[in-house]
Amino acid sequence: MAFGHVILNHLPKNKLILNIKDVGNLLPEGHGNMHLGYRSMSPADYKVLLVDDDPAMLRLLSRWLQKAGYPLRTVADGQEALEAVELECPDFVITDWEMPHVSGLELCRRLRQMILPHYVYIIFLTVRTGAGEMITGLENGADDFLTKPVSEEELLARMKSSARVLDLERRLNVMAQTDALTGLLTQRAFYESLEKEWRRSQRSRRPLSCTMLDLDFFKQINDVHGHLAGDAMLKFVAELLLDNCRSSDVICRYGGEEFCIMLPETREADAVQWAERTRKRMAGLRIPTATAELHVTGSFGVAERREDTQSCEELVDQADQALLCAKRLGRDRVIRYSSLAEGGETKQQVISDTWDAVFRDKRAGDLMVPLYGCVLETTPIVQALELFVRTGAASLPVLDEHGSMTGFISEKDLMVVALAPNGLKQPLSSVMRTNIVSYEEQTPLRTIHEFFCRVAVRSVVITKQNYPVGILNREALLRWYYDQVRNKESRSFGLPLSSVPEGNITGTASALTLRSPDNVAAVPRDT
Ligand code: GH3
Ligand code: MG
Repeated sequence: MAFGHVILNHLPKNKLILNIKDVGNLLPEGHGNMHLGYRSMSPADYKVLLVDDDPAMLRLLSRWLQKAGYPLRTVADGQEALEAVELECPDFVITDWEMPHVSGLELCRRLRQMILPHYVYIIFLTVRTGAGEMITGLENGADDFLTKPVSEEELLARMKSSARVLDLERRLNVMAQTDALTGLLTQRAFYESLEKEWRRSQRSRRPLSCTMLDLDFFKQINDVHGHLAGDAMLKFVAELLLDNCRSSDVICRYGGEEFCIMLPETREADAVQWAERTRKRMAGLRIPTATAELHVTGSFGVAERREDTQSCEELVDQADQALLCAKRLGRDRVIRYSSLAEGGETKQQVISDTWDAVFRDKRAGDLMVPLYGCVLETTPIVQALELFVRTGAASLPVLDEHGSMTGFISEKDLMVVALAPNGLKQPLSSVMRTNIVSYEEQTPLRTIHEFFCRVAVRSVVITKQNYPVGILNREALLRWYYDQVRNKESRSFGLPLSSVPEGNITGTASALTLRSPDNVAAVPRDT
């Protein structure tokens, strides 16, 4: 179990009902009050490396330290000590000052230059008692000095007091890696685990998936019920995630109301199943407060490491892209990255001030290509085929009996099904795609530009009061950008007109001119 995982064995699997006042008890030990519940350390918790070229001295000190219960390694000079530290980082280095090859002072200096997983407390054994030597030692990174001949009591007493410093550093480390509210890992600590798992998965060619979760309309919970209720909700969600995970999974609070979960040894399809289970359980979560019973839903994005995924950051980014689509598709759902139209890396660019001005008044409706019509999900495929042939449409939205869009059907979908046995007799609902992102026609064009920059989806449906009226795709946006460059503003984009080839572009701005949505005829119900 990773740092900060809180045990949740006492909660029922299907539905969580706890009183809000109990939530404070769910904080991990050591939070809020650093001394609260923190296990006191014993010598067995501190690894010691003893460095001395005098075998008699090594034997004597080893006997004392082992008797006191310290796990111990001994080496005869500074060079061996450096190698031992590389192998396993100790908590204490107790070193002689004068040694062959690498002296105690040099060892100390080099240790302070190394990037080590935690602080190493360095104690010098020396016959040099002058202030000058002490200053040199301190300046090179020493923490304490013991004058030879060493007394057993003094050595153990000094180590006991130094352990307090190490103890404090350990606590601070745990706190830095743990989110104070939920007890989950912080984003930084999460990436440390993910990096390791990523390398392991690359070496062994074993699967690795990542899931990004964002709570839906969480701001409303804060706005309506207050921040304390919001905090309580976050803790419950964290508990639920922990309860739903295997011990090898790693969960972090990625930020605000967003969580990221690493699922080692898990294919995308299995990660989707896990996310679906968690989503359903989350929707059943009820948190009673004095004024209301709170509930929340979550949107999930899932991605699996592929051969061409460049880094663990890219894997998280892909899960994030899928999450963004889950939000756009209406929230409370799981979307897999591989279901987005195409793979490949997308890198969001900051829009320059110049583009900002160009985008200012543009709306989605200004650039959409109006739809030829719509079909009902109960329409037999053969009739849809006829409609495609008559109108020349490339794709059509599918509506339910109330006129709400439930999916989309394209030429490609029809081609796949057309030659299957009884394919043409099936209703459209059996072959339509449902992952359709839509935006209202008044949405700023810049919002859609940013969406396309973020995700691999190629087109979105434009709606007017929830009724589909057009399609906006990357191609239309690119043509529009091209026209901006070609037209009067070209100089302000820093692109000489001569560099823009004439006649190579098949479409023009006129082809994109908005036709009134009122001209769009929905296919009658009995077609
Ligand atoms: P969406 O479905 O699009 O994700 O909507 P949303 O309301 O969840 O998202 P939005 O980004 O608008 O709001 C997120 C809110 O989460 C705003 C912020 O105040 C709240 N939040 C972030 N961190 C904490 C926290 O630690 N405690 C509480 N109570 N609220 C938090
Ligand atoms: Mg949210």
